[in-house]
Amino acid sequence: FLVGPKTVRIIGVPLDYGADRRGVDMGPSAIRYAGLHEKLRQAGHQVVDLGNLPVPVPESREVAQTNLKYLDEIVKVSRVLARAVEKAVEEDAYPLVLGGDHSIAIGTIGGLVRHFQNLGVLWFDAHGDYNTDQTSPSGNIHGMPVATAVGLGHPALQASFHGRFVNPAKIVYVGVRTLDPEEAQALRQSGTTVFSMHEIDRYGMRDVMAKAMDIVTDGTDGVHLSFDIDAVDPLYAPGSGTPFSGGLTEREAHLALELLAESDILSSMEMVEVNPILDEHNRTGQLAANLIASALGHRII
Ligand code: 4U7
Ligand code: MN
Ligand code: MN
Ligand code: MN
Repeated sequence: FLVGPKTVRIIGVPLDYGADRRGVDMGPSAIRYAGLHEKLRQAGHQVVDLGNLPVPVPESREVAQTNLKYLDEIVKVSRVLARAVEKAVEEDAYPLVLGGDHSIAIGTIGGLVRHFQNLGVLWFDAHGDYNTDQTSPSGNIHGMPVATAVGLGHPALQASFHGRFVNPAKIVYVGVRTLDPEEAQALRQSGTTVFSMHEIDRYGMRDVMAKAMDIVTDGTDGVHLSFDIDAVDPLYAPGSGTPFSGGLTEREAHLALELLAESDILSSMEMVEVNPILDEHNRTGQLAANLIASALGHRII
């Protein structure tokens, strides 16, 4: 097997408080339904599915028009998720978190930094997710998880981190192609590495991944992959609430994750922003399941 055998612990987080479009709460079901467990077992892993964390539906809550929509609800779920992820890594399992919108990364990474001293993060996304409540044009928290992870923004969002944040120099983006003006400015000064679509066009995914893997493994004791399905072009991933053209092809995305599998550097992964309501016959759910399987060493031969 390509990837050393792992105990993959699946944690579903059916949360869509962080985004404007409803539907990503069904992401975990769509990805499971696409045959995820079987693919992971074929790749030689033991799979333990914890099911979904309890998340109240937004219809039962009031959304205040603030610059931090559903803050309290997101903080509550983040706390529970952070503990589940921390427990998984403590017990030598590999957390596989299924979203849900990208605000769940606050809980996932919050849990990881409590265990790993120096975490590397690979962030596949069309977006930067580097807004704070001060810069966000939408107030949607799924646009803020990276800023939160480095210790910026509203302190309430940082509760799960216990004061330990990710070193921006150990964060690498892949696939970025749209940023808000203030977000772009903050990102330029952040110390993170951004491999936008330009670098992928120019150098190819193979070289970009070689550089990305160098950065996130150098001096780190764990590497987390946060994969926003909107990194992939809407042509291949129509089930996304925030589609943006000019993205990764299906093959580029697979290649990236196959290269990660070959180097076997990941200690955790999350797949987010799959929206079955906007999808076509679960194509995006299937793509998400296949990409996860690729990252965990699944091959057809
Ligand atoms: B996703 C946005 F304004 N930047 O902050 C914002 F364009 O997790 C989009 O990457 C954020 O899907 C997208 O609301 C968050 C917007
Ligand atoms: Mn995105
Ligand atoms: Mn995102
Ligand atoms: Mn999105």
